[in-house]
Amino acid sequence: MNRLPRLYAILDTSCFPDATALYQAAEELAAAGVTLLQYRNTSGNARHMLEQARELRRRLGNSAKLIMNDRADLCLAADFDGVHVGQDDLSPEGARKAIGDELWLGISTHNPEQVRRGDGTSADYIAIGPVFSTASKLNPDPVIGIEEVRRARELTRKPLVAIGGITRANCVSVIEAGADCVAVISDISREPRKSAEEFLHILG
Ligand code: TZP
Ligand code: MG
Repeated sequence: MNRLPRLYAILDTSCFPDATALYQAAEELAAAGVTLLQYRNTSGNARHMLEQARELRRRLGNSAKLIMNDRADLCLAADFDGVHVGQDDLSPEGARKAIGDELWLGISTHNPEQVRRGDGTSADYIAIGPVFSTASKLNPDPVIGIEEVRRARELTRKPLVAIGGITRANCVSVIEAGADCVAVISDISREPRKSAEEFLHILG
């Protein structure tokens, strides 16, 4: 993979009233200069997910890398650029086997042991969190705080993505602790274009 951009916008379908609002948010983010987007839909309706994912791909073309949350099969079917798996999803090597060597593989970690293990996989990046408290995830792991981002930085040379409660107000502190990139749901969902422009300005 190339270097990660500073901002990784996650489009969580639960933040939008309908598909139209989701697509509009995606287009606004891309127009603001966001180049890495994840499609996150935890409803479990695979047919619906594939339809929305294909529409996102169609609307964004190649202006942004598109990452599918959880599902390697839908990543391939929607012609996405990669898949992101958590500790309860396909294993990193299982996901890698499904998507092949070229597409991006991201993994979620929540403590130093998981970071260490993730470092030994073929993952292209390691996400660590929740750094701050978050309302966007059901049953989140315990908040780890900035110091654990610093610690994770010492445990891997892979690109490090910080996630969980990251806002325009605290994103600089997370990058200063060693993250290469911040992944954001709620603070890019309300006013996507304005928020993304501000993030990109702040993160320079
Ligand atoms: N994984 C750890 S925290 C989180 C996920 C998917 C949610 C992040 O959302 P927000 O709104 O940016 O806190
Ligand atoms: Mg998952």
